[in-house]
Amino acid sequence: MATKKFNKKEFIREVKANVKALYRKNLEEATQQQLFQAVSYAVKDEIIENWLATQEQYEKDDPKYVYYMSMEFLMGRALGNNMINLTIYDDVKEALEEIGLDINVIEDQEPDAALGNGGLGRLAACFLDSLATLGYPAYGCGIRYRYGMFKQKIEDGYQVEVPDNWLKDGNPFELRRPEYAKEVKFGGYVRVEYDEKTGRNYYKQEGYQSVRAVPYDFPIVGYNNNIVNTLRIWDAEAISEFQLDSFDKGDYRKAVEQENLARNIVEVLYPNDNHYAGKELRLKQQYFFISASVQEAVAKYKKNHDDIRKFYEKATFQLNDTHPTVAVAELMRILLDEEGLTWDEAWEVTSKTCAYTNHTIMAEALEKWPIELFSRLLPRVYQIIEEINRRFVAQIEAKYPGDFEKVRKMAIIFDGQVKMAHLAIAAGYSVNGVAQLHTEILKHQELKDFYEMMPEKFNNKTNGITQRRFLLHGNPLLASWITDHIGDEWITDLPQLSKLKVYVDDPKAQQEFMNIKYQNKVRLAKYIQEHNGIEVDPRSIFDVQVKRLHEYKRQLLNILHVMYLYNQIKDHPEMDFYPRTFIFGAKAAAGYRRAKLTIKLINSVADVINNDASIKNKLKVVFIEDYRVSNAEWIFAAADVSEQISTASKEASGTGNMKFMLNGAPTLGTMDGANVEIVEEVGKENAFIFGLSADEVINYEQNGGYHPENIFNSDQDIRRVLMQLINGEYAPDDPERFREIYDSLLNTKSSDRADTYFILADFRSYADAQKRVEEAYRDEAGWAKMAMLNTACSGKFTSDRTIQQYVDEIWHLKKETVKVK
Ligand code: 26V
Repeated sequence: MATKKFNKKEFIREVKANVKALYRKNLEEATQQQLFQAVSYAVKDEIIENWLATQEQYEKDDPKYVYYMSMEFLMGRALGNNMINLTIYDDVKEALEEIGLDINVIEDQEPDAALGNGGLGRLAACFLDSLATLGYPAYGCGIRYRYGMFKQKIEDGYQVEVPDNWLKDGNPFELRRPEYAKEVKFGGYVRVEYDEKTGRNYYKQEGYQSVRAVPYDFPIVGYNNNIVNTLRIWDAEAISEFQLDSFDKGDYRKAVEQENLARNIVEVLYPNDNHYAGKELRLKQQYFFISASVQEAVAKYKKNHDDIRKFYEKATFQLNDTHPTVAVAELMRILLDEEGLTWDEAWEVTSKTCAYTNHTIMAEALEKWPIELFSRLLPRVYQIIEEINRRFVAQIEAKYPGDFEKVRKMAIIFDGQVKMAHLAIAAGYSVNGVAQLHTEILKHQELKDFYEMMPEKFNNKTNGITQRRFLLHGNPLLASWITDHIGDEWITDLPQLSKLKVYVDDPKAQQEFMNIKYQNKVRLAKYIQEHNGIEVDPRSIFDVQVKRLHEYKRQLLNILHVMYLYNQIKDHPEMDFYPRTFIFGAKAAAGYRRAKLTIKLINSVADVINNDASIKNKLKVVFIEDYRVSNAEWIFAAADVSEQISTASKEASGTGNMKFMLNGAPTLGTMDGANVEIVEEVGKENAFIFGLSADEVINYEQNGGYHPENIFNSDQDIRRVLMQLINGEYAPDDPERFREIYDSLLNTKSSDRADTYFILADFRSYADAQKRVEEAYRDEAGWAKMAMLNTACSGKFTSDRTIQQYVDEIWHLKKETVKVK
């Protein structure tokens, strides 16, 4: 299956030619950014043939496609990944060296494509990588935001958001496809016309505004298999004068309005993760990319097929959370109004096409749109949802006669709101959670009524991650060490890592493994020195928590424990304490006050501790600015301890946990999300598990919470730490600064329940687990073995496995092969 041979001379010639053509410069005159562009265009050239060959092969085989519909694709950088998957990374590295260029510096010029918030968006990116690598026909469908996830600056310890103008230097890997542009309509009203001949009503949207959706294609390169799939993200343009309907021509006001609509729609990614705000623009974004994508999927099908009633044989839509759920109604609209199907025919197609993935049980993330807003913006789509609801409610009543509670809890439209999750479940043929525990909670708690009514729809697909980015690219030293020991098949068959188990007791292998970890720690220490100006000792334990900042993820528990350790060290300077570096990285949603205050707290604690010479560098605290995909790759490679400490039941899966494990960092965590399955794979003796179980948490919640004040009163170490939040210890200039955090833990007035996330309840057990970490780390051989076992047992967590399960159990796609010409 080998790809065509890399021609170094030719490649160098092309890089030089690109610099000339793009910038009229010689190599020596070009900036690093310009060199990055020139190299990227040369790499893109290597991709194009395969891209064409793949499309040609698909055209010939007429396969079924999955359309992965997602508001977010957190792709990170493309250049390095593309070189890896083309298997030309080392060749290019050599070629660039020959002309005096450093591949790392070149790669570092590329802005992250940060079209996503966190887990959900990064999962979509890993899935695209696995789909292409496994040879499945797929389109990613999304939005080409002008501004992605904000860049984070830390000023005076506070987060400051800076716009992410990621397209400012141009994007070498994208391809504009105006020939596939689509019109998307908003607002207006619906006119009904009765047609005597057919005896049917016809519905026409009139008086609307519209935008032109123009797709940009990104190549998704499969690993070493010639397959290149497509991520298609839509840009919005104003409908130009000559495309306006005749009666709109000369309507200046409308022209301006449509221009504004187009500009606003794709302007920026909502930087909110897990919190629904009901913003009109967000619904516009959703309908915008869904309407364009569904129109395109139908158009593509119709090119080669004439019976639209069999659409589902060639296409399936996977809805990444409820954000793209309007696809259900949009597909119905096209089938009814444009293709002329009857309701029953259209419903059969739609309900065999759409499948839904749930990514959170956090109530505040549930999308519920006010009817007023929804029907005003999408009048025809709303009518269709009303009819879907009417029929669904009738079904509920037929199954549970007289049980109005069931209707209240399950209706799609209720209490003046359109509930998108209910629509997705009622219409889809599959509903899946993202880890075993999460799916069980969905079935037996959050979506209990739906599960009881249609159990056959529910299934689990435990998340995964791509080892191509998070090991082969992010940790080249470990990758080649692994390949030296067990061959390179792990790159596309991760469970092969279990072959490493024979080495875990071998002192030489242990030493090599830990030496690689050490080198990665040196690399990260250098990054921290350059970006934070903090010196950290690579011999200390790197204890890392990187993820979005959220109360349920409990960065607060982590930093309170650091404060506790600091107190201990100060009280007992003679105490034997293994040096520790606590590393944080996290963005807070711009409007999430308590999360932002937690960042300030972390930085304030860091300031005090890092500047206290008396503790002799036993403790360091680092907050890495602007945590994102590109620096994540380095951070995972360098971690000794993986902090996965969410309140049990709250983290649907987590995927960072898998990236740490793959890179040999044991989990310090609760029995939540995929941690449960990590422990199942590696054994609980190779992880540090603590805290309440999901059942215990849910039990407390159903019985009105618990009493953190009892813990406060009885545990003086905890009390002391909490008092330090309000006595100015970490805020001498404003002792009240962290009052809100203190209150959130103890004061029922500040929220409906004190300590909603059970921080005090889990504190002791967390501190004990941390003690076990320290003891384990002192045993060098024991730790090496544990770290290696984590890598060796991480095979399950490849997104290749996840995608194969989606294919086998939900999508039913056939594998394609593409030969290079
Ligand atoms: C929700 C919302 C609500 C409206 C405003 C914008 C917005 C943006 C994103 C979300 C989705 C939140 C759900 C989410 O990200 N879930 C995460 O999904 C990961 C992949 O399945 C999983 O590993 C994490 O545990 C889960 O928190």
